[in-house]
Amino acid sequence: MFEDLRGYLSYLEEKGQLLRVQEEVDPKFEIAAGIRKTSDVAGPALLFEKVKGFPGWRVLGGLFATRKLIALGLGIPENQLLEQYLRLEEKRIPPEIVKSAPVKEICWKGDQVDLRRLPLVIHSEKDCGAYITIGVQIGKDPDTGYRNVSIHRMLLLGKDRLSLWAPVDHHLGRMILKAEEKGRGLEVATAIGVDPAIIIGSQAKVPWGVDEFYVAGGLRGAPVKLVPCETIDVDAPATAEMVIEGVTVPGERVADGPYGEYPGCYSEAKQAPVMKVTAITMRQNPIYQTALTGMPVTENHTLIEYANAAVVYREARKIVPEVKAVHVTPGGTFRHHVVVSIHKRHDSEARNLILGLLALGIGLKQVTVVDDDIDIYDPVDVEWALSTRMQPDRDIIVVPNLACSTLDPSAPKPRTSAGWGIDATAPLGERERFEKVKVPGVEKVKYV
Ligand SMILES: Cc1cc2nc3c(=O)[nH]c(=O)nc-3n(C[C@H](O)[C@H](O)[C@H](O)COP(=O)(O)O)c2cc1C
Ligand SMILES: [Mn+2]
Repeated sequence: MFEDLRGYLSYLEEKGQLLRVQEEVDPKFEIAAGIRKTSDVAGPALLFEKVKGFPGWRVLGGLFATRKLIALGLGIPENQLLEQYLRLEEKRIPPEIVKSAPVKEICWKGDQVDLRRLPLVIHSEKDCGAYITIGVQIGKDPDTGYRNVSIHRMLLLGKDRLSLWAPVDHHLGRMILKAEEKGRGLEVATAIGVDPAIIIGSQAKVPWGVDEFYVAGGLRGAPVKLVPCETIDVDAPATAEMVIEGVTVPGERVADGPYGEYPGCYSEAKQAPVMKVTAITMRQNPIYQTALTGMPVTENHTLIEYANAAVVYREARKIVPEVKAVHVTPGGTFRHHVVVSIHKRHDSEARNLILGLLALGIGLKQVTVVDDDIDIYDPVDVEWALSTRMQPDRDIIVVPNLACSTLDPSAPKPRTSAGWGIDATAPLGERERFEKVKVPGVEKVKYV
């Protein structure tokens, strides 16, 4: 596996999956425009080598713009991603603490801290400012000390202040609130420019109390190396390009937004916690990494696809043992809509499945269940099942008012959604009436 981001970038370059952009780009919109385009044409990751106003800095974007890049990052063939991810996510290798680290080559403390010297990017047209969008946050539960690793955007507020958008349905958000209840801030390290397994592992939907660095270790097949921070009692990846150390300010909130979000719409200004930065450590000639979100598909979507598919698959199998496949769909933002194919042996199994998956609260709004003769990756086949095996008055379930981790702009209240499920499976005992028409011998035809 890759020692660090730089090792991974060399590998991508060999594979023709990294493009060095020599043209000068403005951090306002121009970097994001490049990432948008490469995401839309399923192109390579981009390393911008000339950034207006930031001589000497390089900015990396679109590192996970496509599923192909996710597959390369994990060293898994693209057509086996879900099955291999399911296996690796459970491996859990503990991290290792080291004493010295490349990320300590440069250290800004106290008055030297100045976030405005970093090439932070403004992404979408109506964004309210420059955001750090792919910083990996490390925090510790104030009660147990258990570590959590996740990604939360941060708005640049000034020299040493950032917002930290971590709502309560995410573990870091809960930790911030727990610390506030004790009248304290939460110490948080934000690592930027880490190896792909750490970024992908940070998205694993593992329960509260599970350290995602263990998951990242499993994904990379070797321990993640961590080094103690300078000003806070947190350990951060030793080979990161940079680590921003800070403490949240208890009770303080700041308007964060509008910001072009993963549903493909702007989120309105929210009240987000504030972080005071206490130190920034870096490698020599650091690479700053940014990520785009917005209309699917971007790296924000590809990065959550397998984590979501894995949790849905595991839950679905508890309810219906014979689940054939699950597909969180791109149009559903890899989050709002899942199609599941099952081999049912009781006529109501699909209904239990719908309720069980909607109850997860991970952002699912729509669950479509089909039989195992339907190719769930083919939207035409799925729509055919809806057209021929489903009666809306009988086969649709609507559940109002669920707690749901969503930024869906149609939601009636924040983090709340109705859910609906469609049972598009044919009734048992009447299979012939629903059988697909077939012409014998198609596979023998060689002339077309
Ligand atoms: C590029 C990227 C940006 C993200 N930005 C945010 C964010 O700003 N706020 C947020 O709550 N989650 C964000 N997420 C999703 C969380 O990192 C993700 O749900 C994570 O698994 C939460 O960890 P937890 O289960 O430990 O709470 C982002 C994910 C990615 C890939
Ligand atoms: Mn967690």
